[in-house]
This record gives sequence, structure tokens and C-alpha cells, in this order.
Amino acid sequence: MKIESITLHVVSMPLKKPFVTHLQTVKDREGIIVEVRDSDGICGLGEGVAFSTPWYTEETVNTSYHMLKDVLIPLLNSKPFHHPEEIGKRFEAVRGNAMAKAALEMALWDLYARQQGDPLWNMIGGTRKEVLAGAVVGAGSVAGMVTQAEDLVKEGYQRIKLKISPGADVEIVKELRSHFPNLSLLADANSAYSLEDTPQLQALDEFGLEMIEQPLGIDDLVDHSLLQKEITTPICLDESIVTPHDMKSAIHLNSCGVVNIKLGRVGGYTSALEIYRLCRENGIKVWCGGMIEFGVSRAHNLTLSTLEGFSIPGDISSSSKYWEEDIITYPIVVRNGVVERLEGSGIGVELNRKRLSAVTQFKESFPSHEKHV
Ligand code: OSB
Ligand code: MG
Repeated sequence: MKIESITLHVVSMPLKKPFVTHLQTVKDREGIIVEVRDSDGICGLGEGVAFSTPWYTEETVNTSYHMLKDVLIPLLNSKPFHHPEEIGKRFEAVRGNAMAKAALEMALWDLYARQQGDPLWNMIGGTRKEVLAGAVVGAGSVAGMVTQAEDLVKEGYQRIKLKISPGADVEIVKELRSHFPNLSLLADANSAYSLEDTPQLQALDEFGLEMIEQPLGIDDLVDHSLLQKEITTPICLDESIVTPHDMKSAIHLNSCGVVNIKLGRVGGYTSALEIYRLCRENGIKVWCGGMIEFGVSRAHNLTLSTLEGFSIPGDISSSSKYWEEDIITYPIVVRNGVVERLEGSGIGVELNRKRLSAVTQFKESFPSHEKHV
């Protein structure tokens, strides 16, 4: 693949209203849009989903920027390649920094698909015409969370995820369940509990949650395995699954029944597709997680979610859930609980240049020094 230049756009956009978890309140979303251009002017798009501070994982916008500029772009330019999968593999030589790797790797997949004139969903083997959409209710008062959920259900979302933490859990789940006896509900703890909290987590079992997401340590697989033996609600891992090797270990240990796959957290498509394959072969359910992202990453999430195994609604929401105006020309819209897959080539979205430049804080272009064919 011949690449002429790579541009990093550091953007910042206020959320319509703050998104609250027990770890962080996100008011403004910073991110990095990666644009990879070939000599014919075709552009592939990626998005760095690290936050401004390391509250979710260890990466930040600044560490991602550094990795992209000083390590990953030079590594990409160091020798020729023919397929984006080779870059996913090449980046394995760099420790960690999954979100930085993913930002560039997903742009290369998009470029590659656009060069062939093929939708990326088709290239990765996707079959779903409609991607199943769920939405997240941030932490807040019980009444506030009920209201948020009511609004989202009215908008058609098929599944609601509640952010919980110790002391803000049983009462919330109980109340939501009584308002919505048949709704598909799940709870995400973002690692707020430890094994000592097992009785509190057992108390959630009676409310028929679809799953509980990442109750324990972000790097833990053993305690999750022990906890799963004590609770009937299936455990879904988020933060703990970064590499295919983590996935193999989780399968070996029976640490979870479900995995939330996020392209950013796992370092891009090459890793995500491998994790997906391992899950399929071992009876682990999967769905696509969200990162309060802009339209580029939303379109990548839709792409990934066209794979047959993504049979549980993901954190797939309309651009308008968080943004007054997204950075893509046509915002992502959930209708009747689904988003239709995008039929254009690559990820099927284009940048709204005017909106992008209005929210760009800084941008820098790197010519590709690749001389080879
Ligand atoms: O844990 O899944 C998570 C948002 C930011 C970081 C981590 C998580 C989340 C969400 C919201 O739960 C998902 C979304 O609507 O984008
Ligand atoms: Mg989560």
C-alpha cells in the first residue's frame, strides 16, 4: 500500500451533557482523528479514543499522540506492506498503547477498503444489514437514571446499560427493573468492586441483568473467574481484555461469558477479529463497546458490529446522543433500535471539514517517506 501522508487532527468537543461514571465526569471529549492519504487522494479514517486523562485505561490523548508521531508512523513507514493486517502484526513489536495503534490501524483498513471500492464490513466478513443498538445511562440519582432510561427507551434503544458502583447499585437496578420489567438491562461497574463485595454483587442476581460488565480489577482474570462461580449473572469483560492472549486466558479460566469488544482497547481490527474468532470458537458472546466517540469511530463500530456474532446490542448510539454536531457529513442515526449498515466504500462516512476544523485544536501532517511500490 502506498501512502503519501498521515494527518493527525487533535479535536475537542463539549458533550451535550456531562457523562458520569464513578471514576470520571466527562464534559469535553478530546480525541485524535487520523487521516491516511494515498497518492490518488483517497483517504482512510481512524480515531484515537483515549481520553484526556488515564481514568479508563492508561493511555491519554497526549500519550497516543506521542506514540503515533514518534513510534507508530515511523514504524509504518519503515518498510512496505500490502495489507493492513501486516501492520496490526507489525505493531505487536510495540508494547501496550492499544488505542494509539488502533487509531492508525483502523485508518489503514478503511483506506485499503476504499482503494478496492469495497465496504469494510464486507471485507471483514460482515453480514448484518442492521446493527443492534443499545445505550448507556451514566451514573446519577436514581430518579435521574430512570428518566435517562425512559428517554432512551422512547428513542428505541433495545438494551440499556447502567453505570453502577458500590452503594449506587442494588437500589438503582431494582428501581430500573420495576420500571422496565422486560427490558434488556445490564450494569457496568468499570472495576469498582473487589471479591470482598461478592454479597453485594450476589444481591443483583435477582433482577435478571443480561450481564455485569467489568466488576473487578482492570487487569484481573482470576478474581473474575472466582466471582463467576458465586453469581448467576454472566460476567462481561471490558478493560481486562486487551490482547488475544488475554482472551485465551479468560477462556481457560472461565472468567467471563461475554466480552465487550472495542477496537481501540484491543489495538485495532487485527486483534479484534482474532478475539472475535476465539470467542466464537469457545461459546463466549460478544458485543461492541462504545467510547463516547465521534463519527469516525462510530462508523468503525458499525463496521465491526455487522459480523454475525454481534448478536447482542452494543453501545451503539446516535451521534446526537452526545454531540450537537458530529464531525462527519451524515450523523449516525439509530432508528427503531438499529442502525443500518453503511453501504459506501470503506467505513462509508466522510469528514465534515467545516465542523472538523471548528473543533480542531491542533493538527500535524507527516509525509510518508515510503519510496517502494
Ligand atoms: O466502560 O464501556 C465503558 C464510556 C467511556 C469509557 C468506557 C466506557 C464507556 C461507556 C459509554 O460505557 C459508551 C458510549 O456510549 O459510548
Ligand atoms: Mg465498560
